Amino acid sequence: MKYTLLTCVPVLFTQITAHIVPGEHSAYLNPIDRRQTASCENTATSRDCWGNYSINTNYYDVTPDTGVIREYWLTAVNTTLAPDGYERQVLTWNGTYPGPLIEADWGDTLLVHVTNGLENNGTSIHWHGIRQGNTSESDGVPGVTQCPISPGNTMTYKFRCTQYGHSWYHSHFTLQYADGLLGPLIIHGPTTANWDVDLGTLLLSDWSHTSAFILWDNSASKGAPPQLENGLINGTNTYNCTGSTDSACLGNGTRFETTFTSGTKYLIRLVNTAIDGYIRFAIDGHSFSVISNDFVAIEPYTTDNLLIGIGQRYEIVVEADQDVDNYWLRAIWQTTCIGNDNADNILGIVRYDGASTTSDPTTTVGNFNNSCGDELLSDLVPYLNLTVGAFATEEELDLAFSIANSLFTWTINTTSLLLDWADPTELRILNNDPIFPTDYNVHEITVVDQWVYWVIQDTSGIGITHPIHLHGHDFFVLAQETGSFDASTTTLNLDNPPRRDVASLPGNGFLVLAFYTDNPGSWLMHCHISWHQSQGLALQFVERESEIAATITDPDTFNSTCKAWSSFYATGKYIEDDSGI
Ligand SMILES: *[C@@H]1O[C@H](CO)[C@@H](O)[C@H](O)[C@H]1NC(C)=O
Ligand SMILES: *[C@@H]1O[C@H](CO)[C@@H](O)[C@H](O)[C@H]1NC(C)=O
Ligand SMILES: *[C@@H]1O[C@H](CO)[C@@H](O)[C@H](O)[C@H]1NC(C)=O
Ligand SMILES: *[C@@H]1O[C@H](CO)[C@@H](O)[C@H](O)[C@H]1NC(C)=O
Ligand SMILES: *[C@@H]1O[C@H](CO)[C@@H](O)[C@H](O)[C@H]1NC(C)=O
Ligand SMILES: *[C@@H]1O[C@H](CO)[C@@H](O)[C@H](O)[C@H]1NC(C)=O
Ligand SMILES: *[C@@H]1O[C@H](CO)[C@@H](O)[C@H](O)[C@H]1NC(C)=O
Ligand SMILES: *[C@@H]1O[C@H](CO)[C@@H](O)[C@H](O)[C@H]1NC(C)=O
Ligand SMILES: *[C@@H]1O[C@H](CO)[C@@H](O)[C@H](O)[C@H]1NC(C)=O
Ligand SMILES: *[C@@H]1O[C@H](CO)[C@@H](O)[C@H](O)[C@H]1NC(C)=O
Ligand SMILES: *[C@@H]1O[C@H](CO)[C@@H](O)[C@H](O)[C@H]1NC(C)=O
Ligand SMILES: *[C@@H]1O[C@H](CO)[C@@H](O)[C@H](O)[C@H]1NC(C)=O
Ligand SMILES: [Cu+2]
Repeated sequence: MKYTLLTCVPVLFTQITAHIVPGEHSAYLNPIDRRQTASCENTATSRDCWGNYSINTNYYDVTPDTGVIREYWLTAVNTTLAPDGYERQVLTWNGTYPGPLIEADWGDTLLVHVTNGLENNGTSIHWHGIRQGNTSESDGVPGVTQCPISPGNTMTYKFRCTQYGHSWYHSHFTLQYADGLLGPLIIHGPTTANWDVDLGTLLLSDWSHTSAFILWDNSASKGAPPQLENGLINGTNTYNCTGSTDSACLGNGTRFETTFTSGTKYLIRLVNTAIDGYIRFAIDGHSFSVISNDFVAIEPYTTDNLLIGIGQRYEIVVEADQDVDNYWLRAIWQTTCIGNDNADNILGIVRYDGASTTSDPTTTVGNFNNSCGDELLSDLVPYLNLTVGAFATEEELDLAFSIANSLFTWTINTTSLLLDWADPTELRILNNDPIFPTDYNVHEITVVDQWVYWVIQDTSGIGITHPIHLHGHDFFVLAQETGSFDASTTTLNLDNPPRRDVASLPGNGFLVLAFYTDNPGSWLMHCHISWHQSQGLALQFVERESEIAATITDPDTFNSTCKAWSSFYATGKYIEDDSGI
């Protein structure tokens, strides 16, 4: 269904003339542009400063040019670990879970050499949330922006850090990140609130005692695999092995712990790296300020609990302003949408200096909702005020669930994604063969530097909330409601709406997103629930196709990665049995 916004939302066009879109220097109403003033040092009392740049800089437009190249090497390693005391086979970056921290400053270039040290799988790395301006070849999606890296081979990813904040990196090769191939990423920059100590990233996830590949194989004809056994906080948690006869149940695991000094303000960078659901974060007895969502700084707001969807990030500032004591830090699994065997026991400990270093906290959980979705949109106000401009194109996408060939699949606009790893979208474009198979679920966007927007309506009738992630852009969340979208009654928020790279599509509801077509590339949009991804709930936007080939700096390497993959796959013992992502 197409509709005309002019008649439905007449106010829209007044706003368009009043504001200028990103990409132009006066794009937004910038109270103070510190680039015009003396250099300002980032200290505990001036976290909004960043040298000649600041929290006011329009980073879609201007990025510090540090000239610094940060070089890293990562290897995919197949090993065994017992993050919660239960030993299992895992796939890791460099042997640890989570993988090594990758860090850079705003404006640096990251150069990461990724080696596939696995025997039996391809691999890749997607740098979640990184916009990859004109560098889609480094987006890391097998079957879209590259062929999988074959065993023994290395591929180098190179991209500029034009945003700041934190995120995670993970394999995008089928279910691999569920088995451990992920790690944290920080791009240091200014923040909208002051803090004293940066505690770094805190990765919250669910955790299975069995490889996701095995769960998938066992359930392929029965829909989603069963709920997982546990969850982890920064790669660790406990599991009750007492009385267990399972020889893999080695011990009880350990809890994540951190220490607070009274009066200190801590920056904590949260990420939900789960495969299957929503997590509510809280520290008993403490309120905190939320200062960013995904890679976007927001006006700080105060809360005592924070709902995080898969792939979403929030930076928070917590002040150690309570009595010297020990407090539970909670990653509360939201069981109303999907269960977890250890839902109420995914806990860490905050120990104040001076409190017992051994006893468990005795604090109790607050009275929070058990629900899936996003934080209130009205709380997620980007600090950098951007207004969504005139729409060049609008499309409706239908999300549904179907059973095809005895396999459960998710469809978006009647198609389930199914990629051929050996023939990625961008290779076709390089080879001037841009006729895409239907299963690639390609939506071409030809307009240049224009607004496009998308209504995603859940018509499945099933009512599951899906965290929808887009590559290559921060999108603007114009509406997010249950029920049916109706162009004549749905209000679209165009005035500095929440801006991020993952937003929840409410069960039996809709999500309206807009983005600005300033980035040639083939960009995946998908649900970040791993099972749904494997079941094909994804599409790709081929944006400004005629310009994509010119952005690929090294077509020979692109080709040779593909050739090596094809030779490996011909002899490999495992075959593709899901969408590919
Ligand atoms: C900041 O800007 C001033 C004036 O343009 C320039 O002289 C100085 O080198 C800049 N400093 C940094 C660290 O870029
Ligand atoms: C990862 O492991 C490789 C060796 O396998 C090592 O050279 C590299 O420095 C490690 N990377 C990090 C970030 O620790
Ligand atoms: C990891 O090792 C196990 C046990 O040797 C093996 O069965 C599995 O195929 C390996 N996985 C990969 C991806 O190489
Ligand atoms: C990847 O390796 C795992 C074993 O670690 C195996 O179960 C799975 O089938 C493999 N998948 C592909 C597509 O190679
Ligand atoms: C891509 O490159 C073009 C030309 O240099 C530039 O105008 C545009 O802003 C770039 N896009 C992004 C997202 O960096
Ligand atoms: C979580 O672990 C990472 C290393 O993987 C570390 O850099 C970070 O500081 C830890 N987070 C917290 C809050 O302690
Ligand atoms: C662990 O399991 C054992 C055996 O089922 C049970 O007796 C014990 O109470 C459990 N411990 C905890 C801390 O839940
Ligand atoms: C696990 O904890 C129980 C009670 O909390 C304890 O009796 C048992 O020895 C622990 N097991 C291991 C392997 O540490
Ligand atoms: C809890 O959920 C209810 C019903 O969905 C909602 O109205 C309310 O705002 C939520 N409360 C918080 C604190 O999010
Ligand atoms: C999705 O399907 C609907 C209904 O068939 C169609 O109107 C719409 O244009 C399609 N959207 C896209 C992006 O292809
Ligand atoms: C964004 O800036 C415009 C122009 O100053 C202002 O009218 C609007 O209220 C601002 N929006 C928000 C959400 O702060
Ligand atoms: C890549 O390979 C294809 C087909 O094998 C070939 O047509 C194309 O010219 C190659 N491109 C480059 C840059 O080597
Ligand atoms: Cu989903």
